[in-house]
Amino acid sequence: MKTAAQFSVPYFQFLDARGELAEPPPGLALNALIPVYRTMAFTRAFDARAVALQRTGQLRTFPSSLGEEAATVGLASVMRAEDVLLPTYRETGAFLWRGVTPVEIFLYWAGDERGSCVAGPREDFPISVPIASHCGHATGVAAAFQHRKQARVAVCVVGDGATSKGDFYEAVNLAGIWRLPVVFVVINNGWAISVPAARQTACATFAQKAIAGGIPGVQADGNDAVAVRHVVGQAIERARSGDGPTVVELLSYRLTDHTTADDARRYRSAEEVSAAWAEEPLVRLRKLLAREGLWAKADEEALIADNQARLEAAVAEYLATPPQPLTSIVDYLYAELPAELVAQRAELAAREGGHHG
Ligand SMILES: Cc1ncc(C[n+]2csc(CCOP(=O)(O)OP(=O)(O)O)c2C)c(N)n1
Ligand SMILES: [Mg+2]
Repeated sequence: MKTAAQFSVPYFQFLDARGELAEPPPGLALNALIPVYRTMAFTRAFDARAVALQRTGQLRTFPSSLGEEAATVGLASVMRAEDVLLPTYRETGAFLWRGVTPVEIFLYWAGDERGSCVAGPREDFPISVPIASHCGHATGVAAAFQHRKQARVAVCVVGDGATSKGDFYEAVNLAGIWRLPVVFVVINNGWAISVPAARQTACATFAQKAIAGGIPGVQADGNDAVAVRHVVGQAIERARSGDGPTVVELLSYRLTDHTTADDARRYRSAEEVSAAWAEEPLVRLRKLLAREGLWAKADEEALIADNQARLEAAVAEYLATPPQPLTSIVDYLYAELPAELVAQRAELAAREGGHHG
């Protein structure tokens, strides 16, 4: 017997849970981690404020990214402005890094269409709530970049659960055949609502789902901002230089409920969650920066105060934003409205008039 083919999935961790940087990646610029830390901390503060708004009836729903800040901010921090992000709903840290404003994010979770029409990264895709449906869009975006000979990369983020969808496999397969400039980032946060990652796949890793597409799969500690930036950065630059796609799996943990409509205590133990807290990403990065003399107590205090002020200003602006007209429900679906929606739109407009009149 001969071996027809052999594969392996590399794993990267540089910064461990205690904040020790064993062997840094070549060329690591520690200074570059300061803005990453700042955005991670703001993301966490934003998250707590968004949940509080929802709990007091001032936001419709919210999917927390508590514990996933190194993954979301880290992946965005190694993209170029002209690259395109195709996100799910849990990448608040990436949105903030890319220049989506807190007010726009609040509006989105209030069900306001203006939350999908952001002023900053205009070509980034809106949040995909349908699981994995944006994987095919990512290959389309990447094919457009390739066709136009643009040195741009599509970055498609999915969860562990999303990798069970046909959309994901189809996109990975096509990306491999066409050597598309796309990176699929799988944030494995341990759970897909109440389904644990161990029941999502029989594979040892989600990264190895790349192999059937003929492309590399790599895994990293997604709570280590240094590793996230290293593996996603390498995959993006590989794609940019014409060497094709990669699947990157980032190991993290969803430290709270799936969304504000969930109660995670019903399907997982308190022990599991408290063990995961010991691995969370923010403290270990702060420890590293403090040890390197790049972050002092006064910096932390100033950051907390800045974050609170920025958030309260955003909340005030969000709450003062007048709602859109009822017709916005149908206005952004089609370039030209089908006849039945024309009728419904007229009804909505009449109701709106009645409401105000
Ligand atoms: C096509 C589709 N099927 C089902 C759902 C319902 N749903 C919402 S989130 C979710 C789990 C997703 O898990 P994962 O991909 O791991 O992402 P996470 O929420 O953990 O970030 C499901 C099944 C959906 N939104 N879209
Ligand atoms: Mg998940």
